[in-house]
Amino acid sequence: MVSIRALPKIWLNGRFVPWDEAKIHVLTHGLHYGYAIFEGIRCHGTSSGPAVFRLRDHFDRFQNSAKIYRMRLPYDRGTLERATLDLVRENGVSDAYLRPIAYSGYGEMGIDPTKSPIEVAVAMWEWGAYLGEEGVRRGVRATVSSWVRIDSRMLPPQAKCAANYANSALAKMEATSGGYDEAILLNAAGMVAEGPGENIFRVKNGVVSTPPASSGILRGISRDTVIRFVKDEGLEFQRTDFTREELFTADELFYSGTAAGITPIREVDGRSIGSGEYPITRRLQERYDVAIHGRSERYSGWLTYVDGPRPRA
Ligand code: PPE
Repeated sequence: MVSIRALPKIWLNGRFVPWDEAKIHVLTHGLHYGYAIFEGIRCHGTSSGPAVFRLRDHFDRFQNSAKIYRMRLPYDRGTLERATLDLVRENGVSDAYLRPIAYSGYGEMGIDPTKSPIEVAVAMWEWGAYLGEEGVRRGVRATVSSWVRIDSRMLPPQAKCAANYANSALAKMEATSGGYDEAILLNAAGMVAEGPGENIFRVKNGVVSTPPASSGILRGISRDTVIRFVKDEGLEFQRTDFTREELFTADELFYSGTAAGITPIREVDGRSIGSGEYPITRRLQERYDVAIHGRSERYSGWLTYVDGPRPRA
C-alpha cells in the first residue's frame, strides 16, 4: 500500500538522488533505537512562485532538537535551508510537505549513538490535509487517550525526535480503532497536552487559550502562528493549562500543526463541542490561508521564496 506519489529527487547526505535510490541499510542505528530528529515544513504556491513557510523557524527547531540530543549535524543551517529550497525547485511541485531528518546511520550497533555517523536527508511529497479536507471544513471527532503524553524527564517533547512518535502512534491507533479521527493526550499531571501530531487550542467566551510549553508539548510553529493571529484579530489570549472537562465545555476547539493546518474539533468523547459552528476558528483559518499563500504583506516575513535570494549559513 503506497499512497505517496514519487517525486523526482530526495536530498541525501549532500546531493540530490533519484527518489527510488534514497535507501538506507536495515542496520541503520536510528531505525533500531529511535535516534532521529526531524522537521515538517510546508511549501505553497503563491503569485511569486513556491514559498516555504517559516523556513528559519523550522531549522531553528531542528538545530535545537539536535542540541538536546547531542547530535552533531554534519551540515550547517545555510546548507540545509538551501537544500530544502533547491529540492522544491528540483521536483517542480509548489504545494508540498518537506521532511528534513537527521539520524544515526549505519556503522555500529548498541544504544550509544555517538559511534554511528549522522546522516541527513530532506525529502518532500504532496500531502493533503492531515485530518482530511472534510475534517478542516466540518471538524473532527476526538477522544482523550488512555496513553499519557511523554514528559521532559522521559523524552523531551520539545525535541522533535522520532522516538516521541511511538507514544503518538499508540494514541493515534487507539483513537482510530475506536472509531475516532484523532486523539488528545493528557500529561502526567492530568492536564491537556496536545494531539499525537498537533497542538490544541480552546475558545471560551471569546478567549483563546492553549497549554503552555511547560505542559509537555512540542512548541509548534503553527501554534506560534495562531497565537500571532489571535492577537492580530484583537482577541484575548491565554497560555494556560486546562482539564479534560474544560474540553467538553469549550465553545470551540481546534488542532494546529504543519500537517494538520487549523482543524476544528467537533466532538470529544461523544460530547459535541459548542454550537457546532466555529466562528473564531474560521477567522484564524482564513488568516492562515492568506499568510501561507503570500496574500498579506503583514505576514510576508514568514515566507522564503524558492526563486528568491538564497539563505546564508
Ligand atoms: N505536536 C506534535 C507532537 C507534533 O508532532 C506536531 C507536528 C505539532 C505539535 C505541531 O507542530 P508544528 O507543525 O510546528 O506546528 N507534527 C508534524 C508531523 C506529523 C506527522 O504525522 O508526521 C507536522 O505537522 O508536520
